[in-house]
Amino acid sequence: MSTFRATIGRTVNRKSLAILAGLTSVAGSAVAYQNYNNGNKKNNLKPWGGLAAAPGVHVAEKEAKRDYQEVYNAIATKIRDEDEYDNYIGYGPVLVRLAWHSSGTFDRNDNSGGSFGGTYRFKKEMNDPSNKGLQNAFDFLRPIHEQFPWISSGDLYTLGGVTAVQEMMGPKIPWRSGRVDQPENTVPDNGRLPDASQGASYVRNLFDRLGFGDRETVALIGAHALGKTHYENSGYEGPWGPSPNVFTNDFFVNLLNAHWTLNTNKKGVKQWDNDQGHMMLPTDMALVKDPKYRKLVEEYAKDQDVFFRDFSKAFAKLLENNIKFPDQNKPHYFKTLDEQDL
Ligand code: FMI
Repeated sequence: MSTFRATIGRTVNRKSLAILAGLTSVAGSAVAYQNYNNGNKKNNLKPWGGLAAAPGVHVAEKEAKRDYQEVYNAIATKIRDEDEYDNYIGYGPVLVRLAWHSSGTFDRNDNSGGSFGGTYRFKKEMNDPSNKGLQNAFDFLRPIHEQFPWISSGDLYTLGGVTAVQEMMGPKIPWRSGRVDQPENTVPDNGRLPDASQGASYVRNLFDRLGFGDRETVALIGAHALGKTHYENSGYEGPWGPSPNVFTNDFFVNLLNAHWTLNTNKKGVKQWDNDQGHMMLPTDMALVKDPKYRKLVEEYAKDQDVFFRDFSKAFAKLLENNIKFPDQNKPHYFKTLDEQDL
């Protein structure tokens, strides 16, 4: 665990802030909302200032006059304060995974799923076997939601991921507000998130459903530099690299340079291991077996700046899939706690 402690040492050297967890109810954000996908063309116009959208595309609410940096700071401070989670990895990685899983249900064939409705909060989605372990991120965010009851669930889950990436020294992620909580009957069916035991063509198809090409896919999976797999969640076990709470291009460097052996772990699940206690999923290994993916892995291993730039774009797109934002909802580029000297 000493590596984990050593790496978080880079991110926790800041003054502590108290989180005020006083306010009562978690926001249901029951804001009147109309899905365009109702077969009535007239509804493709107005009352959102004439914003038109393709069928099923969600139109975000106009940005409320709220201090989103304050929400960012509350999440960031809680990440810093509760640093003992998961053997001192902290909550950063699991928050990134929640942002991804709550967005990664999107299907561009029918514009269903995605981050807009904040539907992860419903049992049916929470209990999707692919979402095992994310309850920890949800519980982490609960007091934040009590403190800022006006923020929608979709905005909170995505902002949690953005905060986590930036606080773990990753790139700035442009983030826009305006997602609106949707009712339970919009929860997508379970089973839309990828299966980690598969190969390259499966990964390509799955990420194509989300609207991503090879470059974006490889950049996004580079987030596996963060956190670890857990027997109790996925059946896999171990971290991908040496600094699971610092955002780096280590995933690509390690994937190319370490010596990997295919093992069957204690849970009977096949994973690739190296002699440093790191692991790779079959889908991770597919990125060096497939020649097109491999070129990108090599590029990102060589140049962390290029990886940061591409990851930022692709992650912002993932969190905004299928949402049309009014012009006045400008992207926020949040300051980290360090940048604010907090
Ligand atoms: Fe990954 N992931 N991931 N992941 N993920 C994790 C943990 C994890 C898959 C599988 C998988 C992306 C893509 C994909 C991210 C970020 C991202 C685990 C271990 C598995 C099995 C879960 C556990 O606790 O056991 C794939 C193969 C299937 C869903 C896949 O395509 C993407 C795109 C991202 C972010 C952009 C992070 C940060 C973690 C660590 C979580 C933690 O708790 O440490």
